[in-house]
Amino acid sequence: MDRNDELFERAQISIPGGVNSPVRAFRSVGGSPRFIERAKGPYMWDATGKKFIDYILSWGPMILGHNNDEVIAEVEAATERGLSFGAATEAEIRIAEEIRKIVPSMEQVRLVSSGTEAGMSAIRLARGYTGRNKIIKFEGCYHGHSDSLLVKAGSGMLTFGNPSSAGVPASVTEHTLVLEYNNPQQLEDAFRQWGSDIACVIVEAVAGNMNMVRGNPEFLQTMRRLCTEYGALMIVDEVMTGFRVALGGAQEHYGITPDITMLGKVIGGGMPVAAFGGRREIMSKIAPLGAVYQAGTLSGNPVAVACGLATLKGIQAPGFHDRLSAQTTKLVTGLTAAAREAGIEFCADSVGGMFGIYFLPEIPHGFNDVMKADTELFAKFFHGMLDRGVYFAPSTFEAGFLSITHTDEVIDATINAARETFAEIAR
Ligand code: HOZ
Repeated sequence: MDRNDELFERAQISIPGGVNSPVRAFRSVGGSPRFIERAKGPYMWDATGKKFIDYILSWGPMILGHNNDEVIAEVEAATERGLSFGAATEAEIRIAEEIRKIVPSMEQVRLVSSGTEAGMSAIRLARGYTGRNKIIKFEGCYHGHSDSLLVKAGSGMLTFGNPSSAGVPASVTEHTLVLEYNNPQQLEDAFRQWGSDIACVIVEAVAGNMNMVRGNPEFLQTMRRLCTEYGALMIVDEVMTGFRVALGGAQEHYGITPDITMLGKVIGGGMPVAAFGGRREIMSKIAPLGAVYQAGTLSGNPVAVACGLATLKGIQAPGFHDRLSAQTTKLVTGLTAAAREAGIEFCADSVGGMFGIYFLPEIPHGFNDVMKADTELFAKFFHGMLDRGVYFAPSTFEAGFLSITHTDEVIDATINAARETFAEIAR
């Protein structure tokens, strides 16, 4: 029994399942979660002092690497000025201006504290703006844990095999239509049948909560066209993809213009900042201008906003995304080659600084493909890599992330560890 095991036993006495977010519990891969003490650049150290190359990166935010010096300096300076005011600050204007510049479809921005809040608020806004109730989401997409979106959701819902959460009344989800990801025909059919009742379609343009699955351009263009035709709003959830698959997110990568965008993760650089925003005319329906209520004591928190601003500055360094993308490609190419050498059925894919690894013969296009992955083999791979000091997400239904501090040396070490692990699990 090591220190991680001891902490896990102790945690389970006072915290349900020992964790504050279910996927962290290692349930689908077995064993005790690692309790992290500190992190720097691409590395984290656990409670036993073991060092890991980190490909979770706080589930995406640490795109500059852990504890980036410039970010920490800005956070420390903000801390000295005050932790929270519950009143407006100039830094909130600066981050909104920065977001508008990077993501031009977001003419106005409202800051919140988590992706869940961004999703919940975006849906309320879409319903308030259109005066309609029905929403469309896709199987395996996850937009946070608000009630109306917890139907056939990804992330922990897939990890634990629950298609929907207990505690959500059917009357709350009766207006949520769930369609197949990457299936434009189903979208056409749904709009033909319910078009005038549909408030919005919400999508992860590159899905990151059923492992990583690329949206097909035809699927996204059909969605845009139908939303416009029927007066529904297109909400693109860029909580994972924002500032990561390209500087301007998935909407820049695909050349699509959402009506509302949700942001999270990178926007806070590791602190609780998220946002939703879109056309001015839509955003003007939110209180205090309009009748759609939304509020938060910690929204636009000055320390968190300082962290986000410093992170957004860091990612605008020349060549940042080209380098991030090249390193991510190098990782997935190396992993795929290592698996082939060992004769393991495996493939991998990446978009910008986000990637997926699949124990499947082919890259998946949706929920049904992803569900065929060999979860037992994944668990063996996960533990083999963890023993060798490489920390991937503890579930085959999560995407992986790279930071700019994942140098060639770090990636080579990962691929060497993978070569050994694949050889071991092929036996
Ligand atoms: N919902 C996150 C994964 N998609 C997990 C967040 C966490 O456990 O920190």
